[in-house]
Amino acid sequence: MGQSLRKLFDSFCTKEMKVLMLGLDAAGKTTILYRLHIGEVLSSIPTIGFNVEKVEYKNVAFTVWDVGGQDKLRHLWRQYFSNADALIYVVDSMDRERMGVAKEEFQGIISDPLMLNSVILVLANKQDLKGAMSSSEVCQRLGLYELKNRRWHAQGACALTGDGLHGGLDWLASTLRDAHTWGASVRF
Ligand SMILES: Nc1nc2c(ncn2[C@@H]2O[C@H](COP(=O)(O)OP(=O)(O)OP(=O)(O)O)[C@@H](O)[C@H]2O)c(=O)[nH]1
Ligand SMILES: [Mg+2]
Repeated sequence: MGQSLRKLFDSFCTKEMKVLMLGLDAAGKTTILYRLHIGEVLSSIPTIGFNVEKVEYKNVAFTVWDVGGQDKLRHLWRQYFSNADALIYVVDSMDRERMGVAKEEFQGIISDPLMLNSVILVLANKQDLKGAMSSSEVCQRLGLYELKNRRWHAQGACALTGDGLHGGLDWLASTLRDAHTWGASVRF
């Protein structure tokens, strides 16, 4: 296929998807965003407000919104919900003490009427730390195994090395591409 035809073909294949990345403060959201966007770890300070970047992966253009997770900022999350195709929920897998809060916030997000059609990727981040919870423990503690009629996937990850991030995006890209191709809203 010639260059220009290939470009045209690619532009037809490229889907624009809104991805909302949420999670408690210090879970690693901003580190993940810049690891995906520029392939590097930038030293991050706690996010007040949001960061937004385009990440192109396997013919899917993700617009990733990373919203600050501090307690006092969480009431603002809802402002970002509308038209979100996917939620990436980031968990600090070492932070056992706050798993109750992480679950409460997670369940609040996914049961919001504006988020009922979003697919869910949980990143059990900080797997490099000794003693971190496994991704299945994180799933269990968030109540994912009891979820009905939702399409979700969980992935262990380390934002510092990038481990697991592409596995997570692979799932997201193929899930969203399927939903788009078939013109269906995703309800499972
Ligand atoms: N060991 C380890 N540290 C990580 C990992 N990911 C992020 N961190 C560190 O965790 C701290 C918080 O990371 P951020 O990306 O700023 O967290 P955040 O979720 O954006 O936090 P808020 O903006 O406050 O919501 C930083 O010191 C990161 O370097 C990881 O996979 N492993
Ligand atoms: Mg941040």
